Amino acid sequence: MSMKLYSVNAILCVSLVLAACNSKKDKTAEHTEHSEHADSAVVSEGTDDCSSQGESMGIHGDLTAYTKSAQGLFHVKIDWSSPLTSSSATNVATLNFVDEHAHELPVKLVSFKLFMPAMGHGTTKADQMVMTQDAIQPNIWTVDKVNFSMGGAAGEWVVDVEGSRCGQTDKARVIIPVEVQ
Ligand SMILES: [Cu+2]
Repeated sequence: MSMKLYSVNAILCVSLVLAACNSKKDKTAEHTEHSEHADSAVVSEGTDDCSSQGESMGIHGDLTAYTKSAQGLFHVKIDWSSPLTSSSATNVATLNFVDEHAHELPVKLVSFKLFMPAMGHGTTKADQMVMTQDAIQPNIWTVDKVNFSMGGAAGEWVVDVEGSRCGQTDKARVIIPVEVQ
């Protein structure tokens, strides 16, 4: 009985692997049909991007550290280098995009804007920032060379994060919960 179960599992595994191989083959074939590499890259990115939405099986994660975007397109969490210092473009932010189940969600980071609501100003040297998408985890972005034009107590600085996915764009205002020295 156990042998039989084992072989059924083995067959299932093999067919799953075959299915994965076949879909990969199809994709490769599609790509070679396009003469321009840029075209196929865009197509493949878009497909992966949108297909992962709706895969809500499995255990739902914890959203407490995340900020929901205005229209619910994504939830985002920002981890900061420590300590945060003003007047030097040396701060680093790591962004993590997830869906409403706290599952990884590939989102394109469109803009990352520091703002101080109480004083109504942004920051200087914003053009020096470098936004990089993780090559392996497309829901993770690093923003390097972040400059705060002035210090502030915990919660005084916020980031307006703009992200796009499947042709839709949404915004989230994320509070920086630590002091900027
Ligand atoms: Cu200020």
